[in-house]
Amino acid sequence: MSQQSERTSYDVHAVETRWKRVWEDLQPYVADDEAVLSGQREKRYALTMFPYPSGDLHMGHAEVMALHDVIARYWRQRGYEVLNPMGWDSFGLPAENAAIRNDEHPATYTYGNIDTQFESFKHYGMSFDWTRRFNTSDPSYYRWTQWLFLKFREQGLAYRKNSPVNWCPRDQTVLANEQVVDGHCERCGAEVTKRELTQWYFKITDYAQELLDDLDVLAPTWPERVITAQRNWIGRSEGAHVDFVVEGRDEPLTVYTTRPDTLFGATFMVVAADASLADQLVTDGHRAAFEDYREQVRKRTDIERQSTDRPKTGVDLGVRAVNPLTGDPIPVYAADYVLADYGTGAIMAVPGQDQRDWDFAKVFDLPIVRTVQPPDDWEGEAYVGEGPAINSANDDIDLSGMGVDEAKRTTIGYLEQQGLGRGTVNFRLRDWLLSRQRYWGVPIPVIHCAACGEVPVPEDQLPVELPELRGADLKPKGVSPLAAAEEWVNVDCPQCGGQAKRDSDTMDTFVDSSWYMFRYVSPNDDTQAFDPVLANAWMPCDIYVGGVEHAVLHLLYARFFTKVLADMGLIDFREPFKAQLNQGVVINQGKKMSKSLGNGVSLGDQLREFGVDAVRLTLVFAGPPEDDIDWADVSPAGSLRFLQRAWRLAGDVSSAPGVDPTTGDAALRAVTHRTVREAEGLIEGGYRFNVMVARVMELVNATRKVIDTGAGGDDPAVREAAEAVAVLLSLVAPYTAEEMWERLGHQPTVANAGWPAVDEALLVQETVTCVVQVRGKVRARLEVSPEVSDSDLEAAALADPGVQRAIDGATVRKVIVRAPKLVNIVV
Ligand code: ANZ
Ligand code: ZN
Repeated sequence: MSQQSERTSYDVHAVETRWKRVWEDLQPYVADDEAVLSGQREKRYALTMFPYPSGDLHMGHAEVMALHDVIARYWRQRGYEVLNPMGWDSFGLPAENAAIRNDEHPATYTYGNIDTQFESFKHYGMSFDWTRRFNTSDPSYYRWTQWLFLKFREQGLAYRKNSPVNWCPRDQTVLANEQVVDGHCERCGAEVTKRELTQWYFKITDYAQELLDDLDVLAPTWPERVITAQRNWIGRSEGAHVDFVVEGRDEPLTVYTTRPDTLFGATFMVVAADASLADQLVTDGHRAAFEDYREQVRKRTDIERQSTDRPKTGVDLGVRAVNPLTGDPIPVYAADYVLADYGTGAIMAVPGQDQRDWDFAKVFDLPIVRTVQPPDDWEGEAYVGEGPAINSANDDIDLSGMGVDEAKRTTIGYLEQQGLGRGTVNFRLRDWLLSRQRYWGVPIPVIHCAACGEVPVPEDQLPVELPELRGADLKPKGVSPLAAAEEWVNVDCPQCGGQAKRDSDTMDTFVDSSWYMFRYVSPNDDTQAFDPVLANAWMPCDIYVGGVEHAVLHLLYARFFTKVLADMGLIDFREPFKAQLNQGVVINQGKKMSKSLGNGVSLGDQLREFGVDAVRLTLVFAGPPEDDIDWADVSPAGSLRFLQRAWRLAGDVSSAPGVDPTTGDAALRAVTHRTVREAEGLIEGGYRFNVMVARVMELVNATRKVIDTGAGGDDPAVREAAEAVAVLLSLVAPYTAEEMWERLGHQPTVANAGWPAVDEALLVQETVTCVVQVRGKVRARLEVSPEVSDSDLEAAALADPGVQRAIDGATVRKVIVRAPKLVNIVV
């Protein structure tokens, strides 16, 4: 035995210090563009969501990073050229609010945390290519965010409009629909209100259908809940636009309905109280009441407005419309349960088939006409189900007896032919509101000139840099702090040279993160946003690892950007992320970690106590990646004990590197080769890293047994097994794996050792012969696995044709199974 092997454990922290330095020297994770462009190696792009720099890394980061690195390191071992980049999503409210709290500049706070996190990532042993790192708050990055904004604007995909928007009273900024969760600000939790404002939008609705269709392509490799969330968010529905004549008005009142078949039952109409349409329709005698009502409505959130358990409210606008099928005059109301920014902001109300309309009709004493026959035992109010059409005929059209679908088609056909409406598709998806009234973001590169209007900042003047505003008050005031930065805001108009003002809003940080995966392919290019040749070579990303909380926001926006870039001819693919993996949450004692519960687990403390590898191994081994991990149920101490066990194997190997393994212990060799093959399947088929770790543990035990009771450390099969353990462990525990690799007499680094070659011949399981007797006579001999179960063996015996012939239809009284050697059938 070598001297080294007499040590029974390694010093975790000394090992970390040492290998960190070696990796710094060797730079084993730098992705080689040439290798991919030349076709020398196949590429894999492993992306994980980049962090906000608010504080140091925590247990949540530790989990997602450990999982992500398994994939990146696996691909590297398999011989792919791997792009595994990391940077920082460094603009945005968390940093700005924290900076205000701590009374310092957001840049100081942000870049300080980035330095801390950078060191932590390196300590955590992530296989990132640090030569590609960038921050979205660097002018060299956001210059291109601005450039992309201008390109979108040129195509009509970025525009300004005035409309009621979601307003967070605490953060004093507008929010995208996606950032409002159950009526509250996603960031700070304050109740969101509505405000009328002129804001910038991205026209994501132009891509609604494609964003929906391509989900079918992604479905096999994306988590189901993300696909479902996106489908619901896009919310496609099919229906019709129907034009209603309004007495005393030239313009028709057009509604969107998903139930054109119920048109005969439309006994009144409702317009969103806050839509300008309502303001146009209201007659003088009703104006005062209407304006009063509208004031109240403006204070309500969309959630409140649509909640079904609130009593219905509204005001009569004093005008009448005409039901195009019955010819009856019907009243027009303004109410809050109809939303201004969905469909046309107006509905035809069919109380017989729609419960909201039913409730409204009851409050205002309006007629209810059923147009679908409910079942005989129906005791409810509005009936939304299937049934034959009733009360639905006039001289030109008769829907009587038709089912819902046929009645819909027939009505749409009739409306189209009469010029009274048309079939249409509607989406719940709204355009993306991107401007924010806050400081720490990308300035919108537009200048407003009294004479020329909206003027884009010329490309050669990008970036429009954020003024430093040292010492300025960044507290939210409802207008961007930039508006007050006189020297910055006042500029000459690039078109006419006259006095003009810069747009003082900044972009939603989701703009920054919608294209960052492109920037990694050429992060230092100062001539373009990204190199299209490299983008086409490296992308789409082969895996995207991150939290499911981004199911609709970030992932939908990134998909939208990709489609626009494809339409601009810059790239030849239309989806950015081929596959996706969502990790679970790290909790403690059954609950989310929180300061108030005092159940927080500090990543720093865990790393100090058990070391990086033990923490990583614990997180990977805890269960399937998607499951939550309760830190109270896992054992980092146990993980460390296992790692030391694995490490001791390497010290006990006494054969020389390169020794021919074929003369070694055959049983151990079989276990080694089976483990490697199984690991491939477990990683590629469903990310079952925890099971892979369990198999490595078994391999370590099998190897230990041969060392202690078999031929000892000199057996070449022991070396083969220990080397396999080192490579497999390198995916999870890079420090321990490096130590093992070195002790096994190899040069660093194990990261590039290469995946162990599997000898197919060793995978063939040995078999034993099982004798099957019927009435005491041997009727068949079966080749079976030595581990076959009694029930499997019985089934195989009874299914054998020779056995069946011997039984010949007689009743089987008893089957005696002595696996794996004997089955005795008594008839
Ligand atoms: C008449 C009708 C009869 C309706 C019926 C439903 C059932 P989805 O599926 O979500 O697209 N609607 C249209 N615009 C609206 C708005 N701005 N605010 C609130 N509700 C609105 O829903 C479409 C249905 O929601 C439309 O079909 C309309 O009511 C209502 F038996 O028209 B329906
Ligand atoms: Zn001008």
